[in-house]
Amino acid sequence: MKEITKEVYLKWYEDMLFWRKFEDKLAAVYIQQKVRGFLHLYNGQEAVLAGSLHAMDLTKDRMITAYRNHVQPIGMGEDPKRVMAELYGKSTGTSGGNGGSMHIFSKEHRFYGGHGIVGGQIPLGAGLAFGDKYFKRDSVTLCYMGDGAVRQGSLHETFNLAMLWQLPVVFICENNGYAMGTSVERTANHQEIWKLGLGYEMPCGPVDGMDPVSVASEVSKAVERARSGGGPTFLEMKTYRYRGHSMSDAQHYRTKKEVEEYRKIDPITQVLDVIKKEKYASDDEIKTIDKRVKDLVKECEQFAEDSDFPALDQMYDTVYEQEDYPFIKHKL
Ligand SMILES: Cc1ncc(C[n+]2csc(CCOP(=O)(O)OP(=O)(O)O)c2C)c(N)n1
Ligand SMILES: [Mg+2]
Repeated sequence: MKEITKEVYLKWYEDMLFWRKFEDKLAAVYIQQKVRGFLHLYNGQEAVLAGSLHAMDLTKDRMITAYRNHVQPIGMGEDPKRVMAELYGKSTGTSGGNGGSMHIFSKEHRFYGGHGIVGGQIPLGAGLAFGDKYFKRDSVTLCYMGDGAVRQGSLHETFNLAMLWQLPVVFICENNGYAMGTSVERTANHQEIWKLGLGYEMPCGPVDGMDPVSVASEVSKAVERARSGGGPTFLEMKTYRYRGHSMSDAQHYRTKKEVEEYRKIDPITQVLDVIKKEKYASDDEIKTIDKRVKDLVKECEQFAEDSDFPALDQMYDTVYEQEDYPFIKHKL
């Protein structure tokens, strides 16, 4: 594994704080109806992303996930201003404002969405890895899914073929305890999701998903295995989401106390504690980071506000049109 230095801790702190504040801003502008449709926030799960990015080679590795997908492309290198603009439905967004919250995509940075069909990204992730193996590229795909998604048949079909073909892919379940309002306890007779890998003899195991160090360490091993031809791995990250499933969620399925318990092991606080204990930064330096984060969130908001909506005649430019089927014409 790449060493976890003082610089890594400081980057983790700044990145995770930015992701958290970026999404807090999204929640605020959603209430003002500037962002519409669904909005699934990642608050609480940031250590999974921070640790994973440390383990990846960002010049060639790939990432694909479900609809809780706003901050991952930013971590992969996409401009956060374009992500916020996409959420506003503006023409400067990552998909020209046509995708919206659940469909952030950044081919340039090898981030492949952004998928609203639960479990739909699992076979697609294996497909990306298949392409790399077929064309003899040494990239690794990290494919994320929720605890609800692992109950989809697509996971089992994918695990079977990924093992048979020894694809360079790391499957990561972000077990945040709930699929919408249904807890993992109410979903299956066993709660150790990582054990689903055993049936396919896939290397697998549980990981503390609130701690970026544990995540970085386990994902590094899995990425190394995949890159060296050792095939897939399945990791279950034990994590938590602080906010509701989407924005309209009364959260009757859990107690406030439960949320508070998880806040005690908040990934950002954990990283900040190490920074303070090891004297990696002074209080003033931490304040400078906090200000930088605040300013960047503001800059993103301003950029999205100032951008134009897509022109009406561009509305169907990105809709699939079959040339030999002339009966439906989308173009205005
Ligand atoms: C095939 C399919 N079935 C149902 C839904 C409705 N749905 C959207 S999110 C969700 C819960 C998924 O939970 P989980 O996989 O744990 O991911 P999380 O939201 O916790 O990140 C469901 C059932 C859907 N989008 N697609
Ligand atoms: Mg879940």
